[in-house]
Amino acid sequence: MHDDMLLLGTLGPAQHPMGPDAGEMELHAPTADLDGDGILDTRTYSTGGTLYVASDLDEDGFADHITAIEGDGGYESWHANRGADGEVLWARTDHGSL
Ligand SMILES: [Ca+2]
Repeated sequence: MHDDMLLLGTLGPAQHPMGPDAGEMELHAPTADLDGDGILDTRTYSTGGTLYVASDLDEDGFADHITAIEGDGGYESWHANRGADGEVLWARTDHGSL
């Protein structure tokens, strides 16, 4: 899907896009309001058997938090942090099996 490619950038579906150097990921047309402030901030994507839940909680158009859920129930959660020179570095905040 086109929307999947907006999130996943140039990586193919066989490559897991998350990692410290994954870079900024645009989040278009969110469909859910996770923090209850009345502003849509989250949507889901799926590709290659993985479901991604991506949230843009500071409303700058880029995902701040992504959880990837694999077909076997394994999951990883990642949070975007901005470094001193402005680059985005992702930190894994949780992982395990559902
Ligand atoms: Ca954001």
